[in-house]
Parts: sequence; structure tokens; C-alpha cells
Amino acid sequence: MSKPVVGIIMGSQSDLPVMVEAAKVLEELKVEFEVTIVSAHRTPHRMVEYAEKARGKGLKVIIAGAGGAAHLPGMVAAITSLPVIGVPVKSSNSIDGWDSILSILQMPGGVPVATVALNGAKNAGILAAQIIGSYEEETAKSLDAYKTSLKEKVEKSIVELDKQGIHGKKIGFGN
Ligand code: RP5
Repeated sequence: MSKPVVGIIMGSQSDLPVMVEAAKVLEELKVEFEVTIVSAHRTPHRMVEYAEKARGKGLKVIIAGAGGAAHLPGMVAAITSLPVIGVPVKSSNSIDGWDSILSILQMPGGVPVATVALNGAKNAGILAAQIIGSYEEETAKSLDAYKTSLKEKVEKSIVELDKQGIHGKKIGFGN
């Protein structure tokens, strides 16, 4: 087995049901990853150590998820020069998700975090794979196949809809 190139970290075990979607899609795309819990507030020294050692152990991208006052992605991005993808999590301590989104999105100039949608861990996984795929041929091929599968799924649903004979008149759009 080759070494992980994507690090998935999250502030708490309670983020796992959301963050597991990043792991699932990376597995599907055959990208090696590691998963662990790193809390900016509860384990700040572990966070610094993780971010400082990430590049040296072979990681190319970090996906960081957190909820509420979500400082993990931004603080990791402050330490490492690896690209950091932030996943705002609608956690139990989040008011409505906007707190997590804005904490991760509104970074100061010079310290970017590529922020995905609320609970958007799947897209974080795909984006991480796309970064790897920009220089790694096998991952690029997996991504092409993935895109084709998305297209085929839509084409199948178009055929289904046509078979059911749903058209404007039937659903009340006139003519
Ligand atoms: C954040 O606080 C974590 O990322 C999590 O989303 C949230 C709640 O954590 P727990 O109280 O469930 O451990 O730091």
C-alpha cells in the first residue's frame, strides 16, 4: 500500500458522519488518505504538530472539517503551505451553519482556505483528488471516469422521465 497523500482531519468525532463522505469518495477514486481528529481548541499543540509535519510525511492536500467557531481549517492553513480544503460542519454547537461557514470562508488575505458547502465533505474529497490528479495520471483517469458516470446517471434519468411521458401540459406548464 502506498503512503497517504490526503489528510482528512476534523475537530471532533461528532464530525465523522459528515467527514466520512470525503473518505468514501477518495476511496472510490483510489486516492490514499489518512483520517484523524485534531481539535484547534481542545488539542492546539496537536494541531500545530500535525500541520508542521504534514508535508514531510508526504501529504499533498489537507481536508479539515469543523463546526461552530470553526478555527481548525484556517489555523492549519496558517501553519502549512499545503492546500487546505475547509468543510463547514453543521454541528450541535452551530447556530445554523453560518457560523462554521463564515469562520472557514472569511480568511484574511494571504492565507486561503478552499471552502466547500455546508457539510460538503464529498466535494472536498473530489477537490482534493483533482489537486492530486493535476500531476498524477492514474487519479486523473479515475476523475474522468467519475465525471462520465455523473453524465450517464443524468442521461439515464432523462430517458426515465421521457418514458413516463411527463411533459409541460401534464404538470401544469400549459401547452
Ligand atoms: C467543533 O465543535 C468540532 O469540529 C465539532 O464540529 C463541534 C462540536 O464538537 P463536540 O462538542 O461534538 O465534540 O470544534
